[in-house]
Parts: sequence; structure tokens; C-alpha cells
Amino acid sequence: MTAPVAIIMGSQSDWETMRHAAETLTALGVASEKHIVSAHRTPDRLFAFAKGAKAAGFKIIIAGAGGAAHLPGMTAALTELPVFGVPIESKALSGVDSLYSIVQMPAGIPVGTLAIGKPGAVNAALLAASVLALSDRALSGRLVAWRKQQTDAVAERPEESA
Ligand code: RP5
Repeated sequence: MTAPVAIIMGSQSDWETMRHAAETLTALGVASEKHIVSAHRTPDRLFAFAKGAKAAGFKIIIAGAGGAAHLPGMTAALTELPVFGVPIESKALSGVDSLYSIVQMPAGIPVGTLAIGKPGAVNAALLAASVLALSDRALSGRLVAWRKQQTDAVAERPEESA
């Protein structure tokens, strides 16, 4: 059976960020498939992947890319599946270039854009899990438990150093 979530990224160098999406999904018991799909370097692979994603059984695509980050938008143009974009923190412009490239989609082709870097990767996974949980009661329960654990881990007062 195909995993419900596909995590795609423009380069091997994006994995250090995108692994946080994969790890968060794993913690929630959601399977994911990971692929390197570059809009610039492997455009044919992008077309084949995005065109076939729905028929392959994926429900949600998380796409991470940096710099002139066309991957999430191009993917969204080629599939009706929900696409969540994660702007990778680039060296030259700290990911602002990635963010602007992903977030400012013209009306008609949506990309749900998350924060730059690791927070965006984690939140893309949580958002994907929330959508899947609408039709998966067990996952919904795991999501509630995950949030409770996060809440319980917050101390009431800061530890003061001696
Ligand atoms: C983008 O170019 C990738 O998503 C990556 O964030 C960026 C740099 O890629 P590498 O030069 O590290 O392969 O397409």
C-alpha cells in the first residue's frame, strides 16, 4: 500500500530539514515516502511524479525547496492533491528567497506555505496529519496525545541558574 504522504525535496541537501517532517509523521504513526524531485534539474521526474501522485495513492504532498523554489508550485499545478510547501533556509538569503518563491502563488493554484526551515517541516507534517485525521479516528487520537505531551512538557516556571 502506498504511504499517504509523499515528502519531496529539490536536493539531497534539503533532507537535513525535511527529515523533521518525516520524523514527525513517524512519531504520529503516519507512513511517508521520500523522493528527491528537482523542478530545475529533473523536470521530467517532477512531471512524472506529480502527474502520477494521485493515482499512486498519495493523499498529501509535502514539498521542500530552497532558493528559486519552484517545486511546490509546479507540483501543485500538476495535481489536485493538497501540497504543503516548506521553504528551505538557503545560505544566500536565509530562506526568505525560498519563502517568497513558495508563498506568493497567483490565485488558482494553492500551496499551503509553512515557516522557513525545521519549524516549517515539523508543522507541514502536523498539518498533513490533521487533514488525514479527519477521516482516521485512531490518528486523531494520536494527534491529541501528541499535543498533550507537548503541553505537559512546558514547565510552569523557568529554571533559574545557580
Ligand atoms: C534547490 O536548490 C534545492 O531545493 C536546494 O534547497 C537548493 C540547493 O541545492 P543544492 O545545490 O544543495 O543541490 O533546488
